[in-house]
Amino acid sequence: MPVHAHDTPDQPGHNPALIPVTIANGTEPRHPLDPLTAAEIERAREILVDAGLLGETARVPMLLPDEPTKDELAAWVPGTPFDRRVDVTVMDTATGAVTEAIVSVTRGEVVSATEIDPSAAPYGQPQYLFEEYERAADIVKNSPEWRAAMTRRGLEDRIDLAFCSPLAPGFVGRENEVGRRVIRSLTFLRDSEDDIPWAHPVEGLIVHVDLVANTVIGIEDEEDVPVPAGSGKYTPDAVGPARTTLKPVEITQPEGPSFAVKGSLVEWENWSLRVDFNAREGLVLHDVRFDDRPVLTRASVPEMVVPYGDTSNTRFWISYFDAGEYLLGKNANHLELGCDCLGVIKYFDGYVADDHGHAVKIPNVVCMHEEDYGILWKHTEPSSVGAHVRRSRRLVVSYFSTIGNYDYGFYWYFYLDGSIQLEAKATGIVFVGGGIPGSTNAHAPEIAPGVFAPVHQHLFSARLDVAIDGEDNRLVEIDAARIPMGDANPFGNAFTWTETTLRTESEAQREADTSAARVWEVRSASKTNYIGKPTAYHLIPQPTALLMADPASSVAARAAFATKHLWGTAYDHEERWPAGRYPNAHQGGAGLPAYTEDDRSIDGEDLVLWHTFGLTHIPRPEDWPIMPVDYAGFWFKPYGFLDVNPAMDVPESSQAHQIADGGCGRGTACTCGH
Ligand SMILES: [Cu+2]
Repeated sequence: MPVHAHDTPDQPGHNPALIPVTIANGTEPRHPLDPLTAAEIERAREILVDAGLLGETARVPMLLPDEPTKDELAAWVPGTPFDRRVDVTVMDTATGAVTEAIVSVTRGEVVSATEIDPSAAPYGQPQYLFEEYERAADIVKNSPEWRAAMTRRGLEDRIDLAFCSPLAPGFVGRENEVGRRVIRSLTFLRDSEDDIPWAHPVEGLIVHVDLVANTVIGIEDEEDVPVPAGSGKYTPDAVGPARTTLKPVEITQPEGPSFAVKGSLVEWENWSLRVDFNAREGLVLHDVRFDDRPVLTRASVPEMVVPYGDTSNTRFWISYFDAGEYLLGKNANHLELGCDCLGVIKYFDGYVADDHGHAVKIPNVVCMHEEDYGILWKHTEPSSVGAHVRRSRRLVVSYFSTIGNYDYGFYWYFYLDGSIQLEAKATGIVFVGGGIPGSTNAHAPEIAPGVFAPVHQHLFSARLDVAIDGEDNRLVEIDAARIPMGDANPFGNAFTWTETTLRTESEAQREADTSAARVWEVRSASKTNYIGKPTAYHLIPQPTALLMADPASSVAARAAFATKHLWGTAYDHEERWPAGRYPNAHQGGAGLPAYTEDDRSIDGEDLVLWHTFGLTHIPRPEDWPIMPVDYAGFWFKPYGFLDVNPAMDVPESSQAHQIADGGCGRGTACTCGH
């Protein structure tokens, strides 16, 4: 949902982190993969205006870098100029017409401009503008239909403070909606300007708005249950005095961090990578290497879907695509020192386009720091060798995005042992409806009196352009396998493993299997390690349900990526979006189902993995009023990529200032090992 919880009805739908940029920020891109600068975004806008493609009523739903192709990148000589291009979706708000333009800011020209028709099947509307949330709320609040419904419910004196939350409509096939730019509005009450609206849903009141005609095209007003009155406030004035029992934890790095940053290039221990940020995917990593050997060419989480499992008219259509409909990057947070990240922090600013295509800055949008992560390796030999312990350290590169009531963090971790982990964090306010206190709803547990939180999922799609020792890779499914008792397993204890090479895009559509400890191995097709086996990494999924919706449902077609844990495709520069470029009001089939239609070979090719992971929420009282962070993700670990444990040379920790209360004596410095 696109509206920030603190917004008043007069100013919904903005990201408070966005700061207008009036002058070029002076930073020149130094590498073709550097993020867009403010000057480049402004220049792209000028070029479009000069070309007559961005007139008075035109807006910019999405502006992204048009990244260099792999051929361009390979041909580029460092220190020489390169062509910087911007990919802009322009929408005429007066007509709903959409143009996709590629603009070269280096050459000062429009490279291509293609009109697309969102009113024709398979449809698909560009991302919502922030101004549309405000417009939708105004249309609803000024409509006689909505005012009559509020009056019928005896809520006429709550109209001024009511909060009309505009939400992407899904695709439900109604004749007056198909092919149009529609938003649905649910109503929430507030006791005051600073009240949290999400706690006070007006159940069963749904208004459908056409954002081009700027009219209400339908209203449903069908239930009459009390609006939950309990507070959803979470600020200290509402929660009461903070506890005083927690003593401070100070993270100090007296000699500074162990990483080095040159522009977008980050080097930390054996790792190197480039940090990038755009309006849709948020954080993007390029050219991830260990010991200067390629591991990932590009990694991001370009899509996610939040489908609701509720049959009510209020919510059956809810299936938010937070990246493709709302833009995770445009809604990203300004991170704060000591709150979001601890230690010695390197922040990266981000630049995105506002509704008019002007550059806006999100300060400190990406946070990078090191974390102690417990034990890296340890052994105690009951002899003179004694105990040896090394502490684990990880490099954390992260950002957070707020999409309406929910907040998502995306944390990439790089470990000393060559492992990569991605962790998505979901927090914020669960989406609730109203009901009769004490009643039972098969699709929504009651989590506070009269507050019913529908079951839902958060399913993410990570896109991993893998490159294990180069682009020629091979995908192999590894299962632990039981052996029937008999000649091959005389004692019954034996088990083995199976290796199944997935050679085509259809073979590479797979589900995880915890009963077989299933992992997916990405092998170099040409490089071997010192025992003669292909160098490889394992994609290790975490147990997670796939899309719970029926395969015949609308959301199953629209979020087809979420029906498999793994998709493997042959690399194509254009194939970036798991649910297509415009999942909003799209009838389905875009993205991965379309990408894999030709069933290309992926055997020894430039391989891209798309991994679905996520959370299935049956909400609980403890998720109220703010849900503690829930985690989902995966690991990508070396498997024969390295000859031995690459972290044997990590020195013993000497945290001389650590104070022990046990064996070393209270107040005495304690050293590790021996
Ligand atoms: Cu949830």
